[in-house]
Parts: sequence; C-alpha cells; structure tokens
Amino acid sequence: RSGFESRLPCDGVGKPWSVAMRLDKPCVVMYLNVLSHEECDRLIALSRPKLKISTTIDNKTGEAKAHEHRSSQGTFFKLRENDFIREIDERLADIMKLPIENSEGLQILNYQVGGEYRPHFDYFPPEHPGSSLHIEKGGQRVATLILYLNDVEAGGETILPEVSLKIAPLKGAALYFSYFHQGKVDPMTLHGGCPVVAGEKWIATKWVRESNYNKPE
Ligand code: PD2
Ligand code: ZN
Repeated sequence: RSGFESRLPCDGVGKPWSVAMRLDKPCVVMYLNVLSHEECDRLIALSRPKLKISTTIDNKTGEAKAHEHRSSQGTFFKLRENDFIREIDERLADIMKLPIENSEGLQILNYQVGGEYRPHFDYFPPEHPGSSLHIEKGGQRVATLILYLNDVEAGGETILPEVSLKIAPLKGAALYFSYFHQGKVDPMTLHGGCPVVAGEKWIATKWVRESNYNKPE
C-alpha cells in the first residue's frame, strides 16, 4: 500500500555517515558518525534541564503511564523545534529515506546505572485495543532510528533477542530498524535496552509513521 518495502535506508556514500552493519530480516542497519560529538553534547545539554520520568503506553487504554519496564528519564523536541533540531530532523529523514512530515519529534532518553528498557515493539500492536488511539494520527509506526549520544562505560547495549543481536552504544552512531512491510508489522523487531552497568546512557530516538504526523490541527 505505502511502498515502504522498496525504500531502503540511505547507505551514506558521499555523506559523513557510513554503514557498519546490515541485516535483511528483520531490516536492521547500524550507522557510524550520524551525529558529531559536538551535536551529541549539545543535544544532551539542551535535554538535561527538561528531563521527566519516562512513561509507556497502557495496552488497554492507550494512556501513558510510568512503568517499571522502562527505568529512564526523557524529554521530547518538537519536529524542527529550532534550527539545530531541524538540521538533525532533516538528516535523519535523509538517512531513513522517509518523508520528514511522517516523523515524530525527537525523543531523548537518559538511563542511570541499572536503568533499562525491557524488550518491546515500537509499533502499536494491532491486537491491543489501546493502539487505535495512536494509529489515528499518522498511522502505524514503520521505522525507528536510535542515536547514541554518549559512550557507555559498561552495559546499555540495545538487543534484538529474536535474532540474538546486541549493539553496544557508540557516541554519534545510530541503529535503524523497520518493521512495517506490506501492511504487516514484523515481530522479529522485538528489542530492548540492557541495564546500564557503569556510567550513564543517553540516546535520541526518531520514530516514523506511515503517513503525515504533522498536519496542522
Ligand atoms: O535505549 C535503548 O537501547 C532502546 C532500546 C529499545 C531504546 C528504545 N527501545 C526506544 O527508544 O524505543
Ligand atoms: Zn524501542
């Protein structure tokens, strides 16, 4: 329907970033050098004063709730909130080869020692009654890009347990995966964030929808 299956993400040839790893099923790509170290530091500095305890979505009601499965603090930037964020939003749309209008604002997460994000899907599971509320605007989520904003001393890897993949956070690198193909979500993209063992972990997440998520009300 939407043709997302033909839109492979950008390989970075002629760009500052490069592909370090690619998996076809599920579609997973690891990029290096997506953000400069200065951009990572600036994102962290802008986010630190705005952090709030993170929430997850209740399966039944669709409401956002604080949850033991997600021990982190976070904040959001609106799409193109300022020139700095706009440049990043545009770069990520370029890498993901998806329309910028389909993307949600950047989400920033900070995990302290012991902080983790238990395995979950980023898409809204069609069988959950709470999902319809979220799909109403912009449709299903189709792809995710997780940007690593710092080097974690120990732990904090992102895992895809269905394919036994474990990615160590690396400052400026990014992990892409897509999970909506031919109108179906891909449960092989189950993924989580392992507990931080030493130091802290900062990420920025970009989620992209099937259609325009930024239409004026
Ligand atoms: O922090 C992570 O590694 C992580 C793991 C799973 C982040 C997300 N999901 C997310 O932001 O959706
Ligand atoms: Zn996730």
